[in-house]
Amino acid sequence: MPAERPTLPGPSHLEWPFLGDEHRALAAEVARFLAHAPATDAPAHAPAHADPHDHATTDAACRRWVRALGDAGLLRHGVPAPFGAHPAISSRALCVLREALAAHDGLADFAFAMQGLGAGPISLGGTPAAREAWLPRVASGDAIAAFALSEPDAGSDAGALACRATRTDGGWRLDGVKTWISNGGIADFYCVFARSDAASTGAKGVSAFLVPATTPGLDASARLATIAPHPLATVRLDGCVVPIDHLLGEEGRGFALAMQVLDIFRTSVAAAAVGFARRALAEALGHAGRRAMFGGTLGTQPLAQAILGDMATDVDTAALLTYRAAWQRDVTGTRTTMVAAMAKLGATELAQQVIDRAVQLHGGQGVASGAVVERLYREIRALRIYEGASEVQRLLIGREALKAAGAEGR
Ligand code: COS
Repeated sequence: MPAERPTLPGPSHLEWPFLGDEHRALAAEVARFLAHAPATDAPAHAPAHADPHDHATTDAACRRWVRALGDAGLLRHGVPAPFGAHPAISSRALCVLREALAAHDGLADFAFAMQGLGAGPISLGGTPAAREAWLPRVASGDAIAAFALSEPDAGSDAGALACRATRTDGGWRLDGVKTWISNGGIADFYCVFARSDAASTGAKGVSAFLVPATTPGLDASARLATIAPHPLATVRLDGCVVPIDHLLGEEGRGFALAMQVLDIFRTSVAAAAVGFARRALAEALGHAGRRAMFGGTLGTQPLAQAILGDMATDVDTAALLTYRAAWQRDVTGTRTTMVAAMAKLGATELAQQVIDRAVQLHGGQGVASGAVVERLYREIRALRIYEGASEVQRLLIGREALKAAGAEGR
């Protein structure tokens, strides 16, 4: 288990006006859950010589988190009612949960978040039958979900995807390769984005499909190893046939569906970054109070105080961007592309800097294998890349700002 977390000074961000009593109650619920959470032996927590190719250990740890989160009723917040906790997915609930889970354990956050993202196309575009078949199982932790958009030649340029969907007598036939698929290898179903209009290019002519992992022709055995291990794979689809009603949303509108799902979950990535950063700040404050230096402690050194001041400011800046975006989606119901992109860009970039400074303040101890800040340093990195790299978020913000000014952006 990670080391005990020192308490931060000052009023909690949970008192901010973006949040209400139900969010504070949820924060208390997740704190109680984490107090009795399973110990983690995931490779991210293990010394650096632990094998990141030990997929069996990572998979088992992830499955344990999904089970525990499902049993605790927390996964219900990732899907809409009647199967989830709310009529629509609450962005603020997602953020409160992800922030707390990430501060505790990156894999716990991953296990929670990927259930919602993976099932997102069903939540937003599934037929009643698809919703009924899968969402209760996602909410209970009985089924593991995966979102399959990226391809070897279509990452940031998601509209360049080449996976094909062809109508057959019995349904849709899918052929292609998806990669960097979170939960790949352990998922029970994949929401796959494929080109259903062979003559189309770019974002047009793309559709989304629900593909159970047991579908003949689906192979998720090519696993990927990363610096902060979690279940991840390249998924091959070779003549996978799914029934006609496994289409998610409207035919040809799959790209917009993917973007709508990402509009929700990008803000929650920002919340996870806030959780990692808040934990790094807490670790740094604790260390600064203990570490003897130049006749005092590290915390009595003005240079360290200035660094801690920057870190605290960055954590609050990241949190303000995050909870503003979540509040806007929940309360105003308006499209949140721009504020979600700002939250993801701002929070992940600031969190990276906060964690880097925490490592620096820890000196040699900060890079020691198994140190909390060393783990955070590895865990934060992918958040600046997945669900839209920082550069994609900048592009979206710039475009939306131009649009708001009545100028041409594209
Ligand atoms: N909500 C609803 N509809 C949306 C939307 C949103 N947030 N964003 C885009 N759309 C619609 C557009 O309205 C457009 O529809 P029409 O053709 O009917 O006008 C269509 O989707 C295409 O949008 P756009 O022109 O913006 O597509 P681009 O190819 O220019 O998109 C970016 C470029 C970079 C923004 C996009 O490819 C992207 O987000 N890439 C990152 C992908 C990503 O996050 N991958 C991670 C996968 S999970 S780890």
